[in-house]
Amino acid sequence: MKDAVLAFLKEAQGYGSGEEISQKLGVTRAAIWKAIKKLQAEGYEIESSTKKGYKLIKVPNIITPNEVGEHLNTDYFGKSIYYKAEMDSTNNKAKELAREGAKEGTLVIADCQTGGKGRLGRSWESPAGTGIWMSLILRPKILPQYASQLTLIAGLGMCEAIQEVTGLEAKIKWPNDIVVNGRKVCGILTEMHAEMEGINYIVVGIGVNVNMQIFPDDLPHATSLLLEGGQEYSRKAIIQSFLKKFEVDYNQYKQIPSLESMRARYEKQCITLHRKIKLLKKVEGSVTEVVAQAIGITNEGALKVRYEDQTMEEVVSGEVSVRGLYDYV
Ligand code: BT5
Repeated sequence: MKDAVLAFLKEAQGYGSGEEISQKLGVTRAAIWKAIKKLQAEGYEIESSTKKGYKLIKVPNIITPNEVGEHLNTDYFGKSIYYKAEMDSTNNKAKELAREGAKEGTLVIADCQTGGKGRLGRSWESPAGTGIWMSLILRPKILPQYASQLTLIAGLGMCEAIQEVTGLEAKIKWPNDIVVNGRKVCGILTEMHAEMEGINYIVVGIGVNVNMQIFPDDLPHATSLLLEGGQEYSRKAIIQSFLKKFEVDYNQYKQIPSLESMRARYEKQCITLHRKIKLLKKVEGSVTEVVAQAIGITNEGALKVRYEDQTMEEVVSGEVSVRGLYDYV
């Protein structure tokens, strides 16, 4: 009912009387009044006048299935959306839905996460109303060791989507961060479930700091698109642009599971390359730090580095963390 009333108001582009709407939708005027109240509670600004009826004044910056699904021009990414205002973690929910047989391309979105997760048991700050916290279910027929390549492909899509929607110079910090002006605006956590025969499902979880105004003191490297761009951005526009770009690349990847066809684009966006970096490796519980020059990305998604003694190595994500020599990037 609520969705039907909203669709009516969006189409009307002016006032729609209670009479008109109730005739069109075949329900009572009281039911319409209830739907209007629910929409207003979600943040839709709807003017009501006893004479003229209802008019949609402003659509809020929300990421409900209704808003994200509207004008979404993908084939299957995000065509089925599971949304809840609050979840512990969209990755956990997506894994649960995947186990129950959810289709490839199913998207899980939360407005707020109470237990948002980073890699290696770290936590992810996910307040309400300002960010994008979402997870996409994929079922590619690839070997489990290739799953981390999807983090890179998703990162490329999100980097390009942020650039397209905001005009900001977003860059990829290999393997799973997107940064703006050297600080982190997005992180990606890819999880999978595999059996002997291969991958059962992969969940690509993405967090984007869109409109946050402040961050806790213990996150000095975090920033938001609003803080960097000085204005509020549409969360749904970023999701829609990302889904479209990621779907195109993912379809290509399913045919030939290699990054070759997107490597040039990835390298163009990757801020880690062509600079001196510190590789933090965990060896037997303690972290060792090695300085290296980042040279390129392989078709498998590894980072090619040259150490100071001129030896080369292809570093695989998951085994190391990367930092700049003096800063986060
Ligand atoms: C990541 O981990 O960057 C992956 C983050 C993935 C979050 C998404 S949100 C939707 C989906 N559902 C989930 O539960 N997770 C995914 P990592 O590279 O380990 O970075 C984590 C570190 O980033 C933390 O230890 C903090 O230092 C920092 N951090 C935490 N919250 C942040 C935020 N909102 N913005 C920037 N940095 C943050």
